[in-house]
Amino acid sequence: MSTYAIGDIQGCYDPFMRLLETVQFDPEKDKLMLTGDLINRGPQSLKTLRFITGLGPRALTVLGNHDLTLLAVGSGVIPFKPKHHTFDDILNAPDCTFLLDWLQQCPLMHHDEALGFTLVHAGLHPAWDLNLALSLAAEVESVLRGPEAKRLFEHLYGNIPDTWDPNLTGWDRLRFIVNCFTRMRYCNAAGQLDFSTVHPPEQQESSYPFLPWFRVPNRKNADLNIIFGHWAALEGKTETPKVFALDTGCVWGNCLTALRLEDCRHFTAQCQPTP
Ligand SMILES: [Mn+2]
Repeated sequence: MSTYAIGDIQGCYDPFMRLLETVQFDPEKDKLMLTGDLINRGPQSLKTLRFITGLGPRALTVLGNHDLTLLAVGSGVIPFKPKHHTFDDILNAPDCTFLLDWLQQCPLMHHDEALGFTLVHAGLHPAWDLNLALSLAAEVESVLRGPEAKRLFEHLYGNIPDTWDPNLTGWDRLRFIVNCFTRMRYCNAAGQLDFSTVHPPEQQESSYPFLPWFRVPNRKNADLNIIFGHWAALEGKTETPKVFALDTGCVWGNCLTALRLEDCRHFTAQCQPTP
């Protein structure tokens, strides 16, 4: 039995299938841990989501920003924008309600104590240790699964507040938590996030005052083995022990990456099949 963590699939169903073939994934015995952003931008969101839901408990995913966008569109809070959204196949499917309900039950964070890995879409705020992060994720998850979910989507969007403060309350608190788990890239030692750039750290001006969240000094979750996606421009490199970046930009024409957790071996499938 093996457990494979896989980066952002974003509707790239064919490369996903080639990757599972490469690792000889056995749905009777093996497990998948997915970094989220299962859908959108790529060509086959519906097939991807149906396949993953069909794996039942053998696949576990955390929510990414694109997954939340699908839920917000599905709930009617934000409009479908053909320029940005390629998940109309899901919205028009007869099993749309089932698929969206399934997605809405997914967590923002998963900690596997036995394997010793923690899974998130974008990152863990440097000021959060494991227990705090789990409890903050649970705050959002209970709203997502309850009668206020639509109101959460109405209040979800925005970059403010941008600094962690345990005294945050209400929608501001939930928005900040969601932004950390699903959108964060850069942060500073004061716990402030910056959403203005997606470039990797080596391309930033030397005067740029933020660090990748995983390089902030005295990070409270540095003891964890963290698996994340979201940041394709990193090309899978963090140069930081115990921090595994798995979004290798399949949807941008690069490759999809799997990490076998038992031996930390990497596997990839190219976006285009090799001729
Ligand atoms: Mn993302």
